[in-house]
Order: sequence, then structure tokens, then C-alpha cells
Amino acid sequence: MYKKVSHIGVAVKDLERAKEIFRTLGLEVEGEEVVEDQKVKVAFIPVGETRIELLEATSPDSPVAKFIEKRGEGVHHLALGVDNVEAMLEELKAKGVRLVDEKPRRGAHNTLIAFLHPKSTGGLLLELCQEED
Ligand code: CMX
Repeated sequence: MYKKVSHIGVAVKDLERAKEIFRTLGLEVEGEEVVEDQKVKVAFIPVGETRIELLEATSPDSPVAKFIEKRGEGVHHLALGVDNVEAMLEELKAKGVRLVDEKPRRGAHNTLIAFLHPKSTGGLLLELCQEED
């Protein structure tokens, strides 16, 4: 089922500035990538088994742009690593959990992802994340 906390998504206005802040803290930044489907540019910061995922919007209608407009910069979502996103979605849907994505989508770094709606998870945006080999 759930394997680990895969990453913590952090919404930022300026990716370059955010990268500098984390480098100053002594962390390495890697794997910059645009995820067209989600309208974000991401960079990853590994910390042990988990990563911090910096998220900058690539368009004003990106979910990250809307989030920053409403709540400001900061923690945006928590991603849990799973073996099989599709099976988890079916299981959670059957339990009445509200899904943002009915089917898995492509995420950064060759992953399959799906979001659960914050309205059904106590206000926390949760992502299921399956790493592909
Ligand atoms: N965490 C917690 N709550 C959130 C949230 C977040 N990140 N984003 C939105 N919400 C809340 C809003 O505050 C709002 O709550 P209230 O009704 O109480 O005010 C509610 O969800 C609806 O928000 P909205 O601004 O009206 O936005 P939408 O309904 O259009 O979208 C959501 C909300 C979560 C479905 C949408 O942001 C989404 O699909 N998110 C998943 C996709 C995503 O974030 N992609 C970027 C990351 C990409 C990556 O990791 O690769």
C-alpha cells in the first residue's frame, strides 16, 4: 500500500530564488523539469528518502498560481508513494473519498500521480505517487 512520504510540494513564486534559499541552507537542488499537464516547473531537493518539491506556476491558471493568490507561498501538498496508483484510486473511490483525478496522470520524473480532493482529506491536498522503473 503506502510505502513512504515521497515528497512535500512547496508553492513558490520564484523558483530561482527558492533554489538559492535551499542551497544556502546546505541542501542540493536537482532535477528541474516542466510538467506541462500540471502547468508547473518543478525542482527537487532530496532529504533522505523524501524530497522537497519546489513548484512554480507556468501560467496564471495553474493550480499553483491560484493557490498562491489565495493562500500565499508555502506547503501545497503531501505526496505518498504507492505501488499502484490505479488500484489505490479504485479502493479509495469505493470508500467514498473524493478524487481530483479519476485516472493517474504523468508527473515529474517518470511518475504516475493522482490527487485526492482536500475537501475529503481534512483540508490537506494529498497526492498518490507511483515511481515507474
Ligand atoms: N491544499 C489545501 N486546500 C486547497 C489546495 C491545497 N493545495 N488548493 C485548493 N484548496 C482548497 C481551497 O482553499 C478551496 O477551499 P475553500 O472552498 O474552503 O475555500 C477548495 O480547495 C477549492 O479550491 P479552489 O481555489 O476553488 O480551486 P479548485 O476547486 O479549482 O481546485 C484543487 C482545487 C485541489 C482541485 C486543484 O487545485 C487541483 O486539482 N490540485 C491538484 C493539481 C495540482 O495542484 N497540481 C500542481 C502540482 C503538480 C505536481 O506535483 O506535479
